[in-house]
Parts: sequence; C-alpha cells; structure tokens
Amino acid sequence: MYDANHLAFRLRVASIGRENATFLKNHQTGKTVTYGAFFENAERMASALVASGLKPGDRVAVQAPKTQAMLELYLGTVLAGGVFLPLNTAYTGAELAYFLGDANPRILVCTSAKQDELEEIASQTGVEAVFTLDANETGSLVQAQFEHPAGFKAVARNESDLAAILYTSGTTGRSKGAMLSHGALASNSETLKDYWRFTKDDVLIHALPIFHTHGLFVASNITLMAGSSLIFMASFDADDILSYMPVSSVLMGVPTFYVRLLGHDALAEVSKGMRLFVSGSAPLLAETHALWRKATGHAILERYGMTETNMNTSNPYEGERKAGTVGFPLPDVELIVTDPETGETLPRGDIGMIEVRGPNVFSGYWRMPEKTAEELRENGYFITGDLGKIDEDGYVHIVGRSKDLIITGGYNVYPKEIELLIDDLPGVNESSVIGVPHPDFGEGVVAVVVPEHGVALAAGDILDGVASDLARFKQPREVFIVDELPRNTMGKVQKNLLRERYADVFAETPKR
Ligand code: MCA
Ligand code: AMP
Repeated sequence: MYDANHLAFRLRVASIGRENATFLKNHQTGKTVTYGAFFENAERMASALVASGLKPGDRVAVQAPKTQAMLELYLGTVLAGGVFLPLNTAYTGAELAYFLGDANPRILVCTSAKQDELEEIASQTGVEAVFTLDANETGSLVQAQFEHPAGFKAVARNESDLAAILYTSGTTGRSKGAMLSHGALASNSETLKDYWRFTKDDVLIHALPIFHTHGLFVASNITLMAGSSLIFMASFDADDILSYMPVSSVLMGVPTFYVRLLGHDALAEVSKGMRLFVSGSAPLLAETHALWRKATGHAILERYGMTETNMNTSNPYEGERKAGTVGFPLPDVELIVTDPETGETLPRGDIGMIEVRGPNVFSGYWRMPEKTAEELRENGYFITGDLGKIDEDGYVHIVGRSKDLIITGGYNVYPKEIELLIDDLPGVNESSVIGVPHPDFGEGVVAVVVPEHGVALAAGDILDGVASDLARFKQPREVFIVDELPRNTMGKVQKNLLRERYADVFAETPKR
C-alpha cells in the first residue's frame, strides 16, 4: 500500500495501464525498459536499501553517471521513505567532503573508480554503507537489487515529508541544501504535465544531467506523471539529439543546447514532427529564440525555475511565447515583484525582487534555520534573488539578479566560493570573480587577481592552485592579474566595471 500523498504513489498511479509500454530507451545500449519493469526494479532497489539499514528520513547521497539504475535508485529511495541527494559528477573530493559532512547521509552511492577516495571521506562523515551502481561488482546496488523481490510496500510519508535534498550554491560560499517535500515535487510535475500538454504518446529526448532539478524533476517526473517515454542519453551530443528528433516529440534543454543545435544543417528537416522545445535554467537570448524559429518554425517555450521552487513560470503552450520573457506564473504559483528594501509589492511594470509562493516551494534549507528565515517569509513567499518585472500582458521578465551568481551552460557558480579559494593561494592579495558573455555557455567565469606587493603571479598559478578543489565548470576560463580592483567610495569592489572591462574576452570563442 502506498500513502496517497506519496510522490512514488502519484507517479505509480499516473502510469497505471502503461505496464507494458516503454518508459525509457537507453541511447548507449539501445535497450528499452517498460514501466512495469522500471517500477519493479525501483521496488527491488527500495528493498535493498532498507535491508542495508535505511530508515525513513535518512539521506541517500549519490554521485554516479546518468543511468537507468540511478533513476531506479531515485524512485527506490523515495519508496523506502529516504531522502534522495544527488551530487554533480564534476564535484571533487574536497567539494564532496562538504556535502557529506553537512547532510550526514546514511548511504553513499558512487562509482567503483571513486570508491576508495570516497570511502575515506564517508567514514569521517558518519556514512554507514557505501555502494556502487556498477553492474557485476561486489557492493553494487544493481547486484543487490536482484537479490530482493519486487512488490515492496512504500513506506508511508506525509506530503510535507522530504523526498529530496538538492544543494544550491550560497552567496557566502557555503552551499545550502534545499529541502524538497513529496508534495512539492509531485504537485509541480502534475502542473507542468498539464500546462505543457504531455500525454502517453510523447517521447522526450533526455540529454540533461539527472543530479539537478531540470533533468531529474522537470524532465523525468513529468514523463512518469504522463506515462510518456524517454530517450535517455548519457550527455549532450548534437548529432545524437538530431538523429532522434524524427521519432521524438519534446526536447528540454538549457540555452547552450539550442545554441549548439542551431549550427547543424539537418535541424530544419529533422525537427518537423517535434511538438515542443523547452528551455530553462539560464536566460535564452531573444536572438537564439528568433534563429530557432527561423530554422524550425517552432517558438521555443522558455520557463523559469529554481532548485528551491522547481518551476515557477512558463510561456504558454497556446498563445504567444514571448522571446526574452519567462511567461506567466504557473496556475498554482503566486508571483509578486517587491521593493528589495521595503518588501512592499510594486505596481505592474516596475522592476524589483521576484517572490513566489505555492505548493512547489521548498521547506527550507537543511540545518540552516537562519538562512531559511532570511529567504522564506512567514507568509510563504520565497525571495528568489532574481530581479524582474511583470509587463502589461502579464508576462514575467527577468532583468538581472541581486544575488552574485554566474550561470555557465546551465550550471550555477557562486563567485564567493572561488574568490575564497583564490585569496588563500600564496602570493594573492585579493580577487574578484565575474561572469561575462560566452557564446557557448551564456556566461564564462573570469577571475581578476591582485598579487601581494612585489609578487609575480601568472594565470597558471591560479588555475593550478584551485584545480583540485573546484569542479571543472567552476574553474575560471580566463585569469587576469591586475594591480588593483576598482572600488566605490564604500570600498566595495565594482564588479559591474570589471564585467564591462572584460566583456569581450570570449567574443572570439567559437559557438559550437
Ligand atoms: C562542461 N564544461 C563546462 C560546462 N560543462 N564549463 C563551463 N560550464 C559548463 N556548463 C567544461 C568541461 O569540463 C570541459 O572542460 C569543457 O567545459 C568542454 O566541455 P564540453 O564537452 O563542451 O561540455 P559538455 O559535456 O558538452 O557540456 C556542456 C553542457 C553541460 C551540455 C552545456 O554543461 C550541460 O548539460 N549543462 C546542463 C546543466 C543543467 O542541467 N542545469 C540545470 C540546473 P575542459 O576545458 O577540461 O575540456 S537546474 C536549474 O538551473 C534550475 C532549477 C532550472 O531552472 O532548471
Ligand atoms: P539553480 O540555483 O540551479 O536553482 O538556478 C536557479 C536560477 O537560474 C534562478 O534563480 C535564475 O537566476 C536562473 N534561471 C532559471 N531559469 C531561467 C530563465 N529561463 N531565465 C533566466 N534565468 C533563469
């Protein structure tokens, strides 16, 4: 028996009657799995987790490649009453040590290649069992799955119980774990399924990673809720995506996907039968929107979300999809624009802080009650840190961010985290990290560094110095050594001047 408010229950009910239909086709192996087999595998996974000591509310941390088994682990964790905690595969040991120390998972799942390194970190952070998802390995959950029967009875959970924690970078440099409940995840995917008209006939090209909201909750949960199918690719590859378009109906991607696909001659022909192209996680340039429409006849549907809230707004399925806007608040989401100083709601058209409220909003930051209180108001509104306005037709525009955030290829990078590491390097006096336009990634990371007096520093010293502590996508792509940073009268570094100064650094970088 499943609890009626259980995320897994709502996903399972949604796919009743689809037991023999394809849920997922694996691009790498060519194999398919039916809904029936997928849910059975997830149930076996849940049994294996419980047998290894998982109790309701325990975290299951996972850093593993994108495979069907990882999706089964996600659902298995939720069925077992656990809290799924996916981690970017690019994170280094130093970054993982922080997440494991903060979240205290009972179970860690990783690759056999990283097992030794992570077992050491895990033993210091209270992890009780380390598994892999590699087939035919001892200690593999894929092996353990088949030692356990299907038919696992979901552990009852309330709507407000946690189903997942996803870390999102913090302005102070410390990442914060966004606590996501069963109810928040289930309601948002049901809303989106209806808003974007998903049906069992849809085939979604899934080339996003599944350790973040976009690939895990938006793409995978909606597919499950609609009983549709996935074409599951390990990562982005333009030729592979184009080859599947004639047998697919929907693509979800970050703007970099669309920029890269535009460079291919086959696009116009193969996209003819597609139903929907969705973009999000970073701003889609109006230019990309226009070029896509010209090449394919399709208007990309841009939507806006956050790790803390899942999706908040979307351009309409029917009606005008306005380039440069993120559309309307979703049916169950309230969105207001407030004065960042006073918190007063501003009149339509004025630019201010975007705040959102609804069943999609998270439950707070894991073990950070003060941060939660700063960003989540008592009346339920979440202060997003995005600056925007609502235009005369009701469309939401994001015009900037009050948070010092860089979004590169859809991944978020908080400058503070990098600045702290650079400032600690020998010979460095201070640094400032900024994002500037990049033709492929949208924004590229640039570090501007001031050496200590009399010290000769080279860019390579900085890059080598941070390499082992930072995921590759966070590492600066350019480093400039300067005598001083521009400051205002208050002594604050004027990042806007730095962004202007280095605006063209990546101008010559080819679009892919
Ligand atoms: C890879 N690299 C990157 C990025 N990705 N550098 C900066 N930014 C990136 N995003 C590095 C690689 O390590 C490599 O380093 C070099 O860049 C070239 O890699 P390449 O082969 O071109 O990369 P790729 O494998 O093709 O990946 C690019 C990508 C990928 C397809 C854009 O980053 C991606 O799938 N991004 C999607 C992220 C995502 O799902 N975001 C959603 C978050 P080297 O120099 O060593 O070769 S959820 C969210 O934001 C909210 C909630 C929302 O609204 O959805
Ligand atoms: P994350 O930390 O991964 O949850 O990223 C959330 C942030 O991505 C938001 O606060 C926005 O700044 C940004 N974002 C997501 N979708 C869009 C979009 N369509 N346009 C502009 N920014 C976006």
